[in-house]
Amino acid sequence: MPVPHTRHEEVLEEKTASKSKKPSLYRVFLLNDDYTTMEFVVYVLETIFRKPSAEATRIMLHVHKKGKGLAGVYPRDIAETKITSVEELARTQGFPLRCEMEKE
Ligand code: TYC
Repeated sequence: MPVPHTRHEEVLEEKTASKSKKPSLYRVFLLNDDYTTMEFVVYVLETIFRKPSAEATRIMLHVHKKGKGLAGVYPRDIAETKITSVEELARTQGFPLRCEMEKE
């Protein structure tokens, strides 16, 4: 039997309202360099940024030609974590790959 409008529902509505305040988003860019391999950049885009293979290759080539390219858009904490993951992984492989983030 449906209960019309309980206090319980009001509390849920209030929670939904406060949770629906969207966090600021940040663009994460990959930067070009002369030493990181194309294969590694595609691997980073596929694994850390969850891009399908063809899109990963397209973004990598864009970065290679233009100097930087958008890898993804995320809330600040996630953007920071992605950058740390990319740069730590790159260092373990001896690559100087860098990222940048900017508020949307
Ligand atoms: N320029 C690199 C090369 O010629 C490839 C590369 C692409 C490096 C994108 C970094 O973010 C990058 N091997």
